[in-house]
Amino acid sequence: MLLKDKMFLITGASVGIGRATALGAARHGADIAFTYFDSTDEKAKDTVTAINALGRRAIALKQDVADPDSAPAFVKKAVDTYGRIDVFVSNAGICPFHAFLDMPRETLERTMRVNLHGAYYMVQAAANQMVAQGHGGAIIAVSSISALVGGEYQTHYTPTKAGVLSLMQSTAIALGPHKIRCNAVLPGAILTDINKDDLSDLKKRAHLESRVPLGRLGEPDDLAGPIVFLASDLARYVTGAALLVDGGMFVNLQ
Ligand code: NAD
Ligand code: RM4
Repeated sequence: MLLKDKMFLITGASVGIGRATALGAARHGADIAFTYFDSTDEKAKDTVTAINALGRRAIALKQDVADPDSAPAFVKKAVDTYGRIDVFVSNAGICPFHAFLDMPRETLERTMRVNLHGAYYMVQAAANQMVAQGHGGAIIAVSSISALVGGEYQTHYTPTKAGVLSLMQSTAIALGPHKIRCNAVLPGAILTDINKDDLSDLKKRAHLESRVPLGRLGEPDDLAGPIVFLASDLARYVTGAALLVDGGMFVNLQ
């Protein structure tokens, strides 16, 4: 029970890495508040039911993280329900794969607004609440291996992931005096809805798999442990860190 009775907020947890992380935190004793947007309400309801089945409370808000007003609204709803917040995870993200030379302006700007601006406003709202509470906290952002390496069809996406990593480094400094730790996780290639179409190209999938020393692509649940660890007091002296969770893909040159 690494997160016993902690109030744990996460964006984008109806499916994928966010859902697995919310369930992992609930298994460790946390109550959960989460947002979602582009997936069905049924999936969000199912996540709430799964958290309740673990004996923990859960609330789900359908809201667009790209809307700056959604951040204070999410934090207020969580505080109204649970009285305080202890952990915030910025996870919501999109990656509409597209070539560089004809990238539609709207695709570029939407990806920036969801992945980077959304993370910024959410982290800011969560941090303001933690500072007002006065007893510190933990913030984790889901960046990516793509913060460190490029992707032909990800020229709009990889800069947002580098930005989120950089955000955790700067907020670690800004919030250290308030005992709020800020860290990033950098998943490799994890099998979720975000890359279902991309990985239906079996040649590409086999190429990515062949780069992973542990021999398989990741599952959403592979992220739950590292995020719970960073959220917990086991990581009490860890801030400004970047944790690759990629089966070794990044270091595999030859
Ligand atoms: P996913 O598509 O399975 O889940 C995305 C979640 O974000 C969903 O719950 C969705 O409702 C929510 N969401 C999407 N747009 C939103 C918006 N505008 N406002 C609020 N919520 C929104 O994807 P995933 O793979 O679980 O991705 C989660 C995070 O992990 C993303 O930030 C992604 O960049 C990152 N990531 C994923 C991989 C991977 O290989 N799957 C690798 C590295 C990083
Ligand atoms: C990740 C990484 C994966 C890709 C997802 C969408 O950051 O680049 O390979 O499938 O994003």
